[in-house]
Amino acid sequence: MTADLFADSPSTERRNEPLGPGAVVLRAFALDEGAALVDIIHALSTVSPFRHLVTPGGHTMSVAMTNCGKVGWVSDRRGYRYDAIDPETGQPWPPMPALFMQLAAEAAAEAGFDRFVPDACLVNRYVTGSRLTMHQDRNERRDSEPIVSVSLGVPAMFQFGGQGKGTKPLNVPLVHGDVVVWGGPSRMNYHGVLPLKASHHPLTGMDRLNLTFRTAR
Ligand code: MD6
Ligand code: FE
Repeated sequence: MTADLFADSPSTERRNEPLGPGAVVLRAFALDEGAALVDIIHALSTVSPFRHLVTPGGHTMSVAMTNCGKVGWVSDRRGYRYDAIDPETGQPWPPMPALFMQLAAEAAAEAGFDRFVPDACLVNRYVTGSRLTMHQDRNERRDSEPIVSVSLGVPAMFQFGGQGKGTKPLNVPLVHGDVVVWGGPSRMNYHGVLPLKASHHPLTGMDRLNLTFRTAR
């Protein structure tokens, strides 16, 4: 057998991969909690269902979204904003589960951001072909706080750009259990997700689920 120095390391191995100042991929950081997180997302979605939001420009997003926490991220013809009420149900979003809070705080600390207390968790569901065009996360009041993003289910290609729209993005493959933390000088960097390729994961079927934790207010 020949040792391959360039073989990808197994996706079950914890490892920190810097993406830039203040931005890091924590490989396999959420692997142990993965199954529990998927179960909780399913339960949350029975309270505040996944829905396809419309952008201010009138496009229906290919990614389905819901939220938990004190406030949730929503979009409609009037713009993007955080709201304490789910416009679909007229009720508050489901509270942030303790496991979510704990995982997000631990991941932020691992990336050098202490005492991260998210008040919003956006839950994204991708099916084959779903994509997220390059954007900045700029609806949060304080840019001193990082964003913590947890990938579950089928793999995706995350794109990490720079402060301006022009910078050629890094392509970062993300698999089940990977966590990206985003803050400091990289907090306003453009990023997106390429169209999801058809594949299967034992916990999610053909879907990719993503949690992004934010301090919105
Ligand atoms: C996603 N993520 O991975 C979408 N934003 O489904 C994001 O938009 C994102 O992963 C800020 C920081 C990390 C992210
Ligand atoms: Fe984002």
